[in-house]
Amino acid sequence: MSANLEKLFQSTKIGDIEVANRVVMAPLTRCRSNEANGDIPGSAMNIEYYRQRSNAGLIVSEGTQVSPVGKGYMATPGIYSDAQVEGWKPITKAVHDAGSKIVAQIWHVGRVSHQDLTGGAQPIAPSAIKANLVAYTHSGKVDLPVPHEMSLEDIATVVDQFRRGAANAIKAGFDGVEIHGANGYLIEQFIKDGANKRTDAYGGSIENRCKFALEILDAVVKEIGAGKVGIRLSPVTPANDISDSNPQPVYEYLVNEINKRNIAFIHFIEGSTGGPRDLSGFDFAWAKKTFNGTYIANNGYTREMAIEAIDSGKADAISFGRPYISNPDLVQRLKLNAPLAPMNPKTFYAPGPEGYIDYPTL
Ligand code: 8OZ
Repeated sequence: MSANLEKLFQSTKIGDIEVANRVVMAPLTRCRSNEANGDIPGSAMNIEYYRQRSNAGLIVSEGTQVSPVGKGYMATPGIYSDAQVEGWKPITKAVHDAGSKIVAQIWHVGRVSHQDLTGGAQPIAPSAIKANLVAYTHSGKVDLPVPHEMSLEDIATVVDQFRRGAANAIKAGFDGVEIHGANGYLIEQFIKDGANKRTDAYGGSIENRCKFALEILDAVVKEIGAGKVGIRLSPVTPANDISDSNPQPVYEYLVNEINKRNIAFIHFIEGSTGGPRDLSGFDFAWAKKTFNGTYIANNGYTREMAIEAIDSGKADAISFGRPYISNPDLVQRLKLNAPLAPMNPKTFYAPGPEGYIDYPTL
């Protein structure tokens, strides 16, 4: 098999990061951090979960909030406190000991939250426009509140929180970061005109709407170096009630600006997150041709699609999300063309080891 091993399973570099193969574990929110102690990761089961999946060339961690108000779900880990940094350390060590690499997905949910999850703070957003969603709070499902429209000072604060999150990620032993610019969270709320109605320098024109994302990118690049930085984008997703009236020119501008920063990767969600791969609205092939770093493709890839996309040059690496929940040894299974085990959605976000570290390997 190694004589004609598919390119998908061959080593490469993603920016500064040397990876053993082109299979990426996509970020997966699992809600199993220690919330009572301050959203701290690194329990024995958290370490074991990542260790089991260290066959991926690169792991993107579950989203990790850069501040308390950046949190939108119960028991998601943070990356702003020293205790959180300490918590991440045994996870990154376990991944490295197993021969894989891991970047931290640094995250701010913006309006996709509720006071019950943020320690009482009103969620923040570019504009005071409520998303039509519910939050899963400690007292059950609740409609999202109207967010607080961020001041210029709030914007500068959050940019610096992302910078600090990146610095903390490196301290915690991560190989780099993925800036979460996708799925209707804060950065995408600025980019897309369904959520951004500002009339200042951060709203209106395409340049203005992309300014927040690019300021975060510049701050993070300056802090840890471009070769350790990636960003996740979802140009056409409707996830978390987000929309844009015309994504093509917006993301064309953004990709061209990102190119000037020479970062490691863009992680593209092609189509609706976790749903249809309807690519209308944005020319992903243009982005692949234009982007000067590693194009990581995501959303509903099968083994056959992944091999074809890599061999034909449509992508440089492929990320798998939900398949990694129930197939801890996903790379081995893909290599052998073995069947994939079904996942149990009931335990995606349930506390405890069930449906987390008890999926068998082949
Ligand atoms: C599923 C559940 C909670 C959060 C995303 C971080 O969509 C998420 C997420 C996904 O990017």
